[in-house]
Amino acid sequence: METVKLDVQGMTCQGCVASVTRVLKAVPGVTDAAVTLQPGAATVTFDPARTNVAALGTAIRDAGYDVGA
Ligand SMILES: [Cu+2]
Repeated sequence: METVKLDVQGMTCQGCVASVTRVLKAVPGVTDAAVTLQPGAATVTFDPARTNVAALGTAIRDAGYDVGA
């Protein structure tokens, strides 16, 4: 397993946090996702054989948020 911390921009309330958590956990290979509003961040644990950081970023963007470096 690999853990990465992503900078997530555009979340304004706990509903956003719940949305980002849900889309991340829906990515095949993700085993855990902990999202915080302040600061906007997502700590994601995933199986590197099944997914990658780029796919996590795509899932977040598809949900309407932005991912920083
Ligand atoms: Cu919100």
